[in-house]
Amino acid sequence: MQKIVIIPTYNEKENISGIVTAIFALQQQFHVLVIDDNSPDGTAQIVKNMQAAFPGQLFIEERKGKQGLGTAYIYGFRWALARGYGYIFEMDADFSHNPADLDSLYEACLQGADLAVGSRYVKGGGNVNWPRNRIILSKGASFYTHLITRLPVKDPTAGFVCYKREVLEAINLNEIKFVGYAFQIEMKFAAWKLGFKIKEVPIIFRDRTYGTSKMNKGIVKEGIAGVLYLRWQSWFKDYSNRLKKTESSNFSSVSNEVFAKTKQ
Ligand SMILES: Nc1nc2c(ncn2[C@@H]2O[C@H](COP(=O)(O)OP(=O)(O)OP(=O)(O)O)[C@@H](O)[C@H]2O)c(=O)[nH]1
Ligand SMILES: [Mg+2]
Repeated sequence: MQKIVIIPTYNEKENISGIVTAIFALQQQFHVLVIDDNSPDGTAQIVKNMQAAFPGQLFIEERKGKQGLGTAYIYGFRWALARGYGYIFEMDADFSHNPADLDSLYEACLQGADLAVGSRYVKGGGNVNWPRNRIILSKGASFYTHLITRLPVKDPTAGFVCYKREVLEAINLNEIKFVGYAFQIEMKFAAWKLGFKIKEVPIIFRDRTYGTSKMNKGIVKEGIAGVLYLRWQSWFKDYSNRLKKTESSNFSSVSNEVFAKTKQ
């Protein structure tokens, strides 16, 4: 079963070639799909220039403008599912996630996890060089999420994840609403509610050295309201039913569009 790493990018010209090269240098074979939102700094062109060196392994999908991390991942999930990938990874472009940890996430899935989460808040994990206010925000978000939802994940906002394809196939991606941190929480919450097994693997998260953060107040607000929304929704019986993929949600207009486009 093939493995693909989805990397959403917005203005990552300083990082993108390095991160892609580092993934292809790993012993395990991973394919890479970059989802670029028309970065003004030319990130997409850098990827396109690299494609000749990695034929059939490096892919890029370009969207018209900045539409948020969550929608970029949903686009990438549909793209990867349509092509039969067995293990689908999420990873940032900015070297906060160490490419070498892809192997541990994959291994955790081979050992029985449906969803492996690169976690800063289990034994052996941590943050390096992250400003204190970001650590407080991240730990606060984890505490708040657990308090409200009881989601049994110590690092619910983590964005370094391996999904077995069965998880993404089972979730009705049309029901995933959020774009920032809340997206990461929502995906884990949905997988947990549908009974999938989540395993946290310790990782060290490093602050980015190059480029700029896309964090903003809107993302935090969405997180605060989003967690309450998830809790509220999950009180109703039909929440789990809505989360499950049905025949009609299987081929939504977006997945058809993605599939048609890339078949050309
Ligand atoms: N396609 C796409 N990618 C995005 C968007 N927003 C952020 N990204 C990418 O998502 C990844 C995570 O974004 P970051 O800015 O690093 O966010 P963060 O890790 O929460 O914040 P920092 O720790 O401060 O870097 C990076 O690869 C970004 O380039 C977006 O709207 N569209
Ligand atoms: Mg980052």
